Amino acid sequence: MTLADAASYLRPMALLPIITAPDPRLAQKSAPVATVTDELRKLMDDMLETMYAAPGIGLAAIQVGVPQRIIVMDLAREDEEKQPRFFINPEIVWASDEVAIYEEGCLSVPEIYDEVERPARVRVKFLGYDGKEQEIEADGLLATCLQHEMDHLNGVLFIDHFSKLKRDMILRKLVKARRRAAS
Ligand code: K1U
Ligand code: ZN
Repeated sequence: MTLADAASYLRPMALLPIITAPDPRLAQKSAPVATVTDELRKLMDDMLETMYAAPGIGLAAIQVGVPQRIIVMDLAREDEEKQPRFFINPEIVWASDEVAIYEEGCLSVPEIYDEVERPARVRVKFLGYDGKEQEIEADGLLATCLQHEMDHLNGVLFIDHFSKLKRDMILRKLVKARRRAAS
């Protein structure tokens, strides 16, 4: 271990600013991670801390301005022990024909919650925190959250599943709220 590695282990975790819509960075496609390094693990730790503080149950790297295919998630309830999950370069290898409708929210689209229809079950291949390949089959909130976060990696927001009329109304509301907050 180098001195720089040791220093990075001692560094306290950082809260990262979350980008909100409409911001063109949220529409960009994130690039695959080439190698899972300690620097990348540090970013995932900071993303997790940022997600817990928000609070939220998932976060994609592009939401903190990093266009790489990385997702952190924790679906544990407040009364349960933390269950952090890390997904690097996730790929859907199978999706069910059956669909499910969940009310979704997004830390990049504050205070908007609405229903989105998606495949009820998905099988996802990804690299974990240790850089090793894994595959899981997900249903319920895990399937919904995974698909929501994987949309972020492709520059898609949950409001992009709505009609243009509804999406534009939401975006206008967000711009107004941001102007009010800045004045
Ligand atoms: O911005 C994000 O991508 C995170 C988002 C994830 C998500 C939520 C619901 C359905 C699909 C994906 C959120 O975490 S929004 C906040 C939220 O859901 C929540 C916040 C506090 C406690 C419990 C849930
Ligand atoms: Zn989101």
